[in-house]
Amino acid sequence: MRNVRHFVTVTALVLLVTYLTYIGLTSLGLMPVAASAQAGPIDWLFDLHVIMMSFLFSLITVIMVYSLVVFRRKPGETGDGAHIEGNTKLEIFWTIVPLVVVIWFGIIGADNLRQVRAVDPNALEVRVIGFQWSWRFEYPEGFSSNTLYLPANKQVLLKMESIDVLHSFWVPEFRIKQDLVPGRVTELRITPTLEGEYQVLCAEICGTSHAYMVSPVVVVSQVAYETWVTGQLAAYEAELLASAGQPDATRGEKLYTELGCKACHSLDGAAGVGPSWKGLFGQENHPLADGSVVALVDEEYLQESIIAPNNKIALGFNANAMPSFSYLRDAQVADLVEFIKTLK
Ligand code: HEC
Ligand SMILES: [Cu+2]
Repeated sequence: MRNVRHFVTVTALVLLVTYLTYIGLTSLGLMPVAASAQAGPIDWLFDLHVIMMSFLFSLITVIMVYSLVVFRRKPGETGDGAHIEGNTKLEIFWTIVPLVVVIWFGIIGADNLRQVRAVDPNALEVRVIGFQWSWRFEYPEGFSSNTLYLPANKQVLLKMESIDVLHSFWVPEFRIKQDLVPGRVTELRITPTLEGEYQVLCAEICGTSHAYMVSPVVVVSQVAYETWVTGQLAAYEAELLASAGQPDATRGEKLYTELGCKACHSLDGAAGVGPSWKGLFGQENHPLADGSVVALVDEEYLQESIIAPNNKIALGFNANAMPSFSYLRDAQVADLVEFIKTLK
């Protein structure tokens, strides 16, 4: 009879502490607002885990503290405790139950993944380029942007590439996360549901400025999105027209920031990850790592250094330290070269 009473009390305490732990954890507000369709299943599964964790925490601590208090040695009790030889039924019980629970979690986890990766054949496709240390988004219309604009309630398929090291695309409000791996295209599908401004963070430590690898993400209505695309397209076409003529240093300076050259090349002579561009153009006997020299740093040498950086390595630097920018249009390379020429 006394055993039954202990059992009932402990069960009641375990349930109570489970409830209080769960309420305590969820009221901390650790999760940002859920802003994508994929957040639904993920938050549901996360919640289930928190309930399970609260229960296991409570199961262990309640029984431990209860035993410490209730079965404490009474004054005058000097003998050894009862010798208990184990309990086969209990062993079977606490092997089977966790096994079933873990398998069950595996099954709902797989089903969750299926929901999160559901494919919409009409998804908007955006190419994502991650580099040290920023993001660039290329739209199917041909223009690119440093802000990720997305229409609400339409699935977007992000096709992601890194031009240097591992990065990881993560917007906490969308919940899902995906690595960018050099030499590979990785995919992520997101259906934003809540209009607003968010940030994409890099969730894979990728060098000194990793913490600043942050770009804005803006979710707007379908109409506002189309207006934005029209505006971007007009600016892009105007730029294409303009660059069909003369290379332009101002556009080159803009590319210096947008393409991420800034992360490695200073303009004031300070050494960085790569050589400074100050006084580079027109330099005579420019030393290379293999001991040879470039007789004259001209436009051709600069072009080659941008498109095929490993052909000639500047003295004091290593091969493969600069990603190749061979995907740039000729006019963009010409603009960059024109900008470097101004840095006397
Ligand atoms: C991740 C760092 C990094 C980024 C980003 C980067 N570079 Fe470099 N760059 C280097 C390093 C390191 C070198 C020296 C090694 C070599 O020559 O390949 C270099 C060399 C150069 C050189 C030759 C310099 C010399 O003194 O001979 C040019 C020109 C150049 N980069 C242009 C660019 C342009 C344009 C961009 C942006 C479109 C860019 N780089 C982006 C690291 C970088
Ligand atoms: Cu990164």
